[in-house]
Parts: sequence; C-alpha cells; structure tokens
Amino acid sequence: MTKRIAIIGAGPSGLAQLRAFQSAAEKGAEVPEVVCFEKQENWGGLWNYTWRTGLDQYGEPVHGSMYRYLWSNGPKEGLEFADYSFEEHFGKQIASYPPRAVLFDYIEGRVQKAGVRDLIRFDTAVRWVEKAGDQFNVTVCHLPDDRTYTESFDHVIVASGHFSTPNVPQFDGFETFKGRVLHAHDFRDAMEFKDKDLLIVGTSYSAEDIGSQCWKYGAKSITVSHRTAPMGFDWPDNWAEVPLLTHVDGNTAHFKDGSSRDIDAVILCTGYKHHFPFLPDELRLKTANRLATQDLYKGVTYVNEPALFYLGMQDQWFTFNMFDAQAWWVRDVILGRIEQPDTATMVADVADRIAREDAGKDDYDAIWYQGDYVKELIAETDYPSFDVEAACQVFKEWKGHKKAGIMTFRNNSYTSVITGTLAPAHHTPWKDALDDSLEVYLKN
Ligand code: FAD
Ligand code: NA7
Repeated sequence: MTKRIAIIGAGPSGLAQLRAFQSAAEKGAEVPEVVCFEKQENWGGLWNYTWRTGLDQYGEPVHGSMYRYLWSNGPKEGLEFADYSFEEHFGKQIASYPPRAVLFDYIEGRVQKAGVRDLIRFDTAVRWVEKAGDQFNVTVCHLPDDRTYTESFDHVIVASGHFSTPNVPQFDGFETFKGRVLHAHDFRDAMEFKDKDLLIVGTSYSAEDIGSQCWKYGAKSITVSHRTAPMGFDWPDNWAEVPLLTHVDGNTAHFKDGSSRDIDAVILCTGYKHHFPFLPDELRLKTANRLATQDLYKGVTYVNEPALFYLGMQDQWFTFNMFDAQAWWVRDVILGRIEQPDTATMVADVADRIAREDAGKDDYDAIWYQGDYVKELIAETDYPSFDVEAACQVFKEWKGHKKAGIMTFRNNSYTSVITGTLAPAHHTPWKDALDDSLEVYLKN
C-alpha cells in the first residue's frame, strides 16, 4: 500500500488513530504510511500538563487547558479502552476518579506497548493544509529549528482537539477591575485563589470543577454566575449561585437581578471554540460544541471532502473509547473495508443525527444518544466490543452521585465494563486528598 496518511495531533484522538492502524498491521493487514504531527514535545494532548499559559517558547498558542490537582470529572469506567484495561496497565484495579497524572500514564501505556512513537513528529506544528488534485499538501513547521516544509498525503485526519481556544466574552468594567480576570484555559493552580472571593462565570464542567478545586484549596467564597440556569447542586455554605454578571464596578460585581458582591478575581468558564487556523474555508469544520456536529458523516467524515476526517469533535460524555470507535472506523474507510456513500446520503446522515440529538429531553437522553453512536461505530469494525449500555449506566450512577454530594461524588466506585471488576474505594476522600501524584493515588 503506497497511501500516505497525515494525523494532526497526538492527543487521545490522534493516538487512537495510531493504535488503530497498528492493530490492523499486527493482525497482518497491509497499512499505509502514517505520519502524526504534534506541536508539543510530548504526546497526551490536554493530558500532557504544562505550566505555560499564553504563548509557548516558540510563540505558539499554548494547547494545555488542564490544571494542577485535576482529577477525572467522570468515572474512569466510562472511558476505559476496550483493548487495554486499567488492570492490564496498572497490574491491579484502581479507584474510579484518577488524577490527571494517572490517566496520562494509562493513555501512554497503551501506545508505548503498541510501539507507535516513531510515527510522531514532535515539536511540529501544522501550519496549512490544502487540496492539490487528489492529494492534500500539508505544510508544517519544525519549531526548534524554525524549518517549514510541505509533504503530500492521500488523507488528513484532524485530531487537534477543541478545548484549547477559549471563548472569552466581554463584561463592562473589566478594564478597570483591580483583581485578576482569566479564562479557564489559563487557570493552573487553585492555591492562587486561597482566601479570595472568587467569581466564576459559566455553569458547565469547567465552572463546576474549577470552583470545586478553589473551594478545596481554601478560597474564601465562590460565586457562580449563570446565563441560562444555575447548576443546582447542594453547594457548601461559602458557595452561591447568582444570575448573569452585568458589569463590574471597582471590585464589585453586579448581577442581572440587581444583587452585587465584592470579588477579588474572575474566572471565565465560558467554554471553547472549534478553531482550525491551519485549514482553508472549504476544509474547515464549523460547528457548535454539541453531540451531533455539523458536516461530519458518522461524526467523522467531512461531507464536503470525504478524504478528510475529524476525530473527537463532539461534546463529550464518552471520550477515550469514543475516539477509539471513531479511529477504528476511519481506519477501515482508508483500508477500503468500509465504503462511504454519496454526498447526499452523507448530508442526510448529518441532518438525522442533529434531529435526533435535538429531540432528546435531558442529560440521560444525551448519554444514551452518544452511547448508541459509539455502539454504531464499533459494530462496523473489529474494535473489541464492550458493554456500552453498562457504560451508560455508569454515567447515570455518576450523575446520581453528583446530585447526592457534589464534593463527595469522587469517593464512589464503579464496576469496569471491560473486566467486570469493582474499583476499590480510594484511600482518602477527594476533598482531603491534596496530593494528586500518581504515587500517592496508587497507594491503595
Ligand atoms: P487534545 O487532548 O486537545 O489533543 C489535541 C492535540 O493536537 C494536542 O496534543 C495538540 O498539541 C495537538 N495540536 C493542536 N493543533 C495542532 C497543530 N496545528 N499542529 C500539530 N499539533 C496540533 N475527558 C475525560 O474523559 N475526563 C476528564 O476528566 C476530562 N477533563 C477535562 C478537563 C479539561 C480542563 C478539559 C479542557 C478537557 C477535559 N476532558 C476530559 C476532555 C478532553 O477533551 C479529552 O479527554 C481528550 O483530551 C480529547 O482528546 P483529543 O486528542 O481529541 O484532543
Ligand atoms: P462548555 O461545556 O462548553 O460550557 C460553557 C459554559 O459557558 C456554559 O455554561 C455556557 O452557558 C457558558 N457561557 C458561554 N458563553 C457565555 C457568555 N457569553 N456569558 C455567560 N456564560 C457563557 O465548556 P467547559 O469549559 O465547561 O467544558 C469543556 C470541557 O472542559 C468539558 O469537556 C470538560 O470535560 C472540561 P450556557 O449554558 O450556554 O448559558
């Protein structure tokens, strides 16, 4: 096979793609030449923690949005690789909400075993992709020696993530506010907000988790401002939910209901933008952060250019196992095992997915919607089948545990849908576990 494939990004999605091809090769298939371009010096994507914010040492936008002391916000039993269990990696079952370093180790373990690191060109940023006849010309820059070059590929797989370019709204008075204003993307250490009165704007995962972190590490008070609805958990006493911020005057924040509070700092947990500065209009995905993305047949094939694929562009209940399902499916299209339909059929598929997502009433419908999507893809490839229904049930239990105690839900354990083993209880309740290192977490 003489085809050449470019993968953009070596985060969980790009690594899933590398593992998918390696798995086919291991079973005797002839696979194309695969080149993965990664702008950071290591793999793992967001899970590869960096202290940097703003621009990196080469003047590139920092990709990392993760912060110190981050623990998985959902149970690991919802994301476990079907071909590489936690027990295989750690030699034992571990507790259900691993900190970032533990999940990084797990992600890395599978691709180390697969031996795919040599296929990645690290410190190499993709600058531009364009169609030239049947090929894609991909222009990249090797950052350490500032060397730009172009190579041709038959397929491009965009796995560059979509939680790195912050959505940053403006609120009046920020110009003269005396405290710090930052977006969640630039948040790194909750200790910075110890003894501070903190205002958070937004009500989704970042707001919930960054607020909880700051509470855990000693913030004086947390005020969360919502545009649509409050999160509604049973928060600690020094936590309040208020309507949308209207403006800041000096150090006083004013809200839509006329109330106000004095604050020391503002963290905008207002989400991210799908941002692909390396793609021209005709190849660039333009979508909101939702389960059924615009313009992606089967959630992966760009309908306007079916030799171009996107991985992991959906909003996410399922993560690593969904990226796997997508990567195996894309691999099989490239290997000629799956045939893609004509454009009209692909466009209709997108419309159908959007309508089905829109028909959902609540988060439970959304979980099962994405579970069904994962099932649909794995049924069409040799990705090891796993009990997706049981994973949906894990997410349902998780939501129940959050409702029962937003600061205690991480103390719960779930059963692996891959090995059937119940996770042990963690040795220390989350709120008292201040050391998030791998060594300490694994001391069960
Ligand atoms: P990313 O992890 O973003 O990786 C993309 C890669 O592409 C990066 O390595 C980047 O450097 C590279 N790249 C980007 N642009 C270029 C370019 N031009 N050239 C070359 N390389 C490029 N998921 C969970 O399952 N559990 C959690 O607890 C969880 N917590 C999260 C917390 C935060 C704060 C955030 C932001 C996300 C969290 N997620 C969590 C979701 C997360 O999106 C996925 O787990 C996962 O990292 C997505 O993988 P990805 O490979 O699609 O994207
Ligand atoms: P999300 O899940 O996209 O949520 C964005 C939040 O920001 C959501 O509550 C929005 O409110 C709010 N938002 C967006 N724009 C505004 C403005 N202009 N004013 C007020 N509020 C606004 O992003 P997250 O960062 O929480 O999560 C992303 C990933 O990171 C996720 O996968 C986690 O695992 C970690 P809305 O409800 O739309 O009114």
